[in-house]
Parts: sequence; C-alpha cells; structure tokens
Amino acid sequence: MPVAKPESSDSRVIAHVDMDCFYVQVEQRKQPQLRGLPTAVVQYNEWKGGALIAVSYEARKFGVKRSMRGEEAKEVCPQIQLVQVPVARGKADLSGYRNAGSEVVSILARRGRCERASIDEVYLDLTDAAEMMLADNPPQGMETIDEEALKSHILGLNNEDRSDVKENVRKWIHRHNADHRDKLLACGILLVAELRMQVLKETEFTCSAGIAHNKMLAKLASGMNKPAQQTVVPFSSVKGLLDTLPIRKMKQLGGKLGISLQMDMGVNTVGDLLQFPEEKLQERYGINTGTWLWNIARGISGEEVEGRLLPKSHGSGKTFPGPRALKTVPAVQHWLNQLCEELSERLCSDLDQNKRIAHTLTLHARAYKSSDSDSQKKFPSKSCPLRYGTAKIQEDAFNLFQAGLREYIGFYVGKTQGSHCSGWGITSLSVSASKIVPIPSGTCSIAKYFHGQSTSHFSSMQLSDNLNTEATLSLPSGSECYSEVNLSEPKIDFPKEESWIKDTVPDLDLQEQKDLSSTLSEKTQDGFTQEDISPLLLSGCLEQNRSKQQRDLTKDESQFKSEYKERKGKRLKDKGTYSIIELFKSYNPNPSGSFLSHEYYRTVGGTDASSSSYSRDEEEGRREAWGYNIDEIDPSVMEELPPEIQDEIKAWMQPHKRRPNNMVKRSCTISHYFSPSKKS
Ligand code: DCP
Repeated sequence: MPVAKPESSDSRVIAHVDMDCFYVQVEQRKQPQLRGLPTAVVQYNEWKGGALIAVSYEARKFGVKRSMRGEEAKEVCPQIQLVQVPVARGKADLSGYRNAGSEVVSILARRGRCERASIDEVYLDLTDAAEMMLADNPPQGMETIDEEALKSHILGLNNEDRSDVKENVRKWIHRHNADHRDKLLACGILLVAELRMQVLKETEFTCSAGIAHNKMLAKLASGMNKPAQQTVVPFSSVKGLLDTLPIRKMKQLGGKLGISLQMDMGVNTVGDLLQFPEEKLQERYGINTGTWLWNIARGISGEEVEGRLLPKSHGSGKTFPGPRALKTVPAVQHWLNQLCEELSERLCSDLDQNKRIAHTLTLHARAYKSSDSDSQKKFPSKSCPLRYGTAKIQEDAFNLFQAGLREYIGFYVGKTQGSHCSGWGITSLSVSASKIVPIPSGTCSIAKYFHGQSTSHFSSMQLSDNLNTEATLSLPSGSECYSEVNLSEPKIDFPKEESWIKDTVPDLDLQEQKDLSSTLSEKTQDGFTQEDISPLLLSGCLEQNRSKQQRDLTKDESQFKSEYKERKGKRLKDKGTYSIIELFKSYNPNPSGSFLSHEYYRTVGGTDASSSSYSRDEEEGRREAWGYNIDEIDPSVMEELPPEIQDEIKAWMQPHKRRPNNMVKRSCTISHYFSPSKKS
C-alpha cells in the first residue's frame, strides 16, 4: 500500500531512544549478579576510587552522582558496586559499549529510518510505519493495547485521578475524534513500546524514549521519565512544555549561548523567547542562530532523521591532566602509537564488517607552554590522507604531531627532543579517521585498493608535473590480492559532504567529539581545509620519511595483510546469554505480564518521574569527568545543529574572529532547515 508522505513536520512521528545508565547495563549483563544492586562504572584511573561515568538508578536513590569519585560514592552508599571500565593499551577500552550500542541500533532500525546519534542514543523516523498502521490497523479500533504502551506518559493528559493513568492513556489512544497528528502519535506510542520490548528481549537492556513530531521535542521528552519509560509530546502540549522549560535545559543552550540569553536578554525559559521578534534575535545572534532561536521557542525544527547506523568517524584519545602531562617527544610518540593502534584496529573492523574506508587522518592535541605570554594559543590540529596499516598510521600521526608542535612552539622541534623538559606539555592527544565512505562498487580487491593508498604520497609526487592528472583507480573484480602494488592515486567519488557527513559524531566519546569538532573547523598551517589538502601538499610534512616509507613498503603491506586477516577472523560480538525471562523472574518478586512493571522498579530500584537526564548536576559532572572547558559550548550538542548554525555559533563564541557582516551575508541558507509553516 502506498504511504502518504508527510506534508509538514507536524505530521511526522519521531522518536528519540536513550539507553538507561548504559555502561552500567552493559556491565550488569556481563555480571548478572550485579542486577538490581546499586552499581556504578568508574574510569580506569583509580585515584580516589576513579571517576564515576555511569550510575545505576538503584545507586542514584542513595544520592550517588556521576560527578563523584568512587570514594565519595562509597560514603553515601557503602554497598555500591564499582566496576572499572575495561582497559586496553593503558586507556579506557570502549569497544564493548560500542558493540552493545550497535546491537540495540540493529533492532531499532527495523521499523523506520534510524540515526545513531551517540554511543547510546538513536533517533527514529517512524512516520511511514505509523501511516501504514493507521491505514491497516488503526489503534483507535484495537481491542487490546499493549501494557507497555499504556504506561506511556502523555504530556498534557489530565491525570488528576492517579489511580487510572493507564485507562486515560487507553482513552487517548482510542479517540476517534483525534486529529491526524495525534492519531499518528498514537501509532508511534505502540511502535516504540514494541521496539523497546524487543530491545529488552534481545539484548537485556532497557531504554527510554520520547515520541513527538520532531527531533528536538523527542529528545527533550526522552529524558523526562527514566528509566524504561516513554513520554509523548502531542502537538497541543508543545507550548505548555516549552513555556516553563528553563532555557539552559535545552541541550543546545547549555553553554555560552544560553548564558547570553539569560544575562543579556533576560530569557529564563524557552517560552520567554516568544516575546522577541525574529529580527531582534537575528540582530543579536546572527541570522541563522536568530531564526533558529525563534523556531525553537515555537517547538519548530525541521531537522531530518538521517539514515545512518554507522559512525561517520573513528577516534581514539587520551587526556594527561596535571602532572601527567607529556613533556617529551618520545613520551608523546609512545602514546600516539597506542592510540593509532586502537584506531587502526577499529578501521580494520569497519573495513571488514561494513566495507568502508576512511580517507582522512587527523591529529588533535591540547597543550600548554610554561613560559609564554601567548598562553591562549591552541595546538593546531593537523590532517593528512589516511594510509591503512598500523605502522603507517603511527608514522603519519607522529609527523602530524611534529608539524603541529613546530607551529605551536614556534621553532624547530629537534631542539626540544630528548628527555629534557622542553617548556611545553601535552594534556590531551587524540587521533581520528574521517571521510569514511563505502568502498566503491566493483572494487572487490580491498588489498589492491590499499596498495594504491599506501603509495599515494609517492604517486602524488610522481604526478607533480601535471597536477591535473589524477589517476583513476580501476580495480578488476576478483579475489583479494595482496601482492601487487598499484602506484596510481585512488580516486573515490565522495557523496556530497552534506549528505554523508552529518552534524553529529556518534561513535566518538565526548572528548573525541570535542576534538574532532575543533579540528574540522580549523584550517591547516597552509591555509587549506582538510578537504582541500592533497597528498602533495603534505609532502613537506612527510618528506623526511619518504625513503623510509619506500624501504618499508613491502613490510608494511604484509603487515597490513596479516592485520586485516587477523581482524577478519575475530568475532566482535560479546552478547550475554542469560535468559531474559530468568533475569526478570529473579529480580521481580511479583512478575506481571509485562517485563518491566512499575512494581519491578519500586522493588529493585526505580526512580521517581522527576529524575531526568537533564539534571544540571549530571551535566556538570560530565564536563568535569571529560575535562570540558566550560568556556566552550558543549560540542556534543553543537555538532547536532545544522552546520551553518554551528559556524555561526563558533564565530559568535570567538569575538576576535567574528565578522558580523559575513554572518549576515552567508545566512540565507537556513530557511530549509525549518518548517515553512513557521510564519503562519
Ligand atoms: N559517559 C562517559 N562519561 C561521561 C558521561 C557519560 O563515559 N562523563 C558514558 C557512560 C554512560 C554513557 O556515556 O553510560 C551514556 O551517557 P548518558 O548521558 O546517556 O547517561 P547514562 O546512559 O549513563 O544514564 P541515563 O539513564 O541518565 O541516560
């Protein structure tokens, strides 16, 4: 049956699904004896019991918060179970959590377009499925409504008589006189409840969800009732929700922009924004941001759910705070090698499982100079074409670091090498691989492709007298071959940047996202963006290793071959086998038909409806744990904004770089992000 396309964003059904205390659930699945107990996951660094990064709802009842260290948590909750994040190569190993997130994504993606927004959250566009349900089997006529759906929280629903909340939900779903938008949301309620139950059955994880007409509202709603519950925002309740919502609770407004709205404009709630005409907001914050603020005050957001299940980049990073700062080049190289090894491993897995290749390697660092008045100067992020194989990535990353350091300290790095303290310190290092695209169709010989890649620096030099000559890599189909060397420069047709690289960095941890965000916005030393840069331009940075590369070519390729084979044979999934039925029987003393009855949560550690993932304390804790610079807008949030808005906010946050006239000039593209109905 043909499915009617939604005419405006009001008639879309969008869900935001967020796992509950995710890392804790992953650890509890590994160790089922921890289920139902107050539990927290701590960073591998054991100082004062390690920093808490995930706290179970049972532990939250005792006042345990993410901002605490293990020892503090033990003070408020002596029986707390602290589980350490797995460690590999001297740093946190998040692969188990990433893989667990992927399991969930593969289930959620069954009913509609699915966008993996971070390690534990997903957006779904369920519009087509809802329209289909409405046409085939509308909820209004259903005799029985699933128990889990009846436990939904519907904003604006009069629940004065608390004894019959489920009955009210049933009536709301059954309304025959509801408008089309509410009928679609009723379908959304059933679809999401079913998906959440499926996730529970197949993975043993609980999640919470928000269901609304756009991403912004769905995201807001998903944190309102946790854990294992879902919240719905009918169109008629949007104004009521936003009117009283503190401005800083909007995830995009937790940083400087939110502070400015409060301090400069006297805006304390999202509803307060309604008093300002769009022009006024544009005048103050630029055209794009002004329009965006005008829209969010009205609950309008036309941002699409991208069909993206895989991360758009991979990153590996580590911080070295305080006395742990790296002060010598060999120390940096040691850690870079560890990070590159992890990155290479993930690239191989991505290649093996998803047939995708990454094209750009970027190095990010944070540094300080002990004797410099220009202490504001940032360590420049550097990028180059990515060559596969651990040794190559390590080598390139080290070269990028040296190039960055030269620029940062202003004189030749050689002077600072050795074990002496050189007057600088590195407090954070990360490497990331981006521009990840599927291997072009017809490219059956992966190895051949990488032979082409691995020699790209040489080939680009050979091509230097004819810069317009870009050899096309045409690979014959056939079995993998590791022995041939193809000296041509690979040519890949990238999908349009906007359509491929979304505004989020889903599979990076918060620190990695922050670093990547800053790199993507920075230009290189030569004034080229990383999109502009060609292997030839990097020859200065890489030249010193050219002869070594030539010598090592054969060795590197066989190394890549064995790494690739090794990865291929490795099973990544680590799914628990504990029966879900057994699990919930053993923890639910009064099991009802539903896996997650309210009784379960009351008995083994539920939370009241006021607990929310938007709690300020938790936000602060997260920033602390990840070394956030409070002066910067939360990048994990900013990256979810349309790129134009990101640019504008970045410009706004850096007054010295701000050019208001420019902002006005390049702002005319914003309108397509928002519903055309906004002016009505
Ligand atoms: N995380 C982390 N370091 C932080 C914050 C979070 O490593 N400073 C990790 C652990 C979390 C996961 O990210 O389990 C997801 O973070 P959320 O903010 O979604 O929080 P939780 O899933 O832990 O809890 P909630 O149920 O409140 O969403």
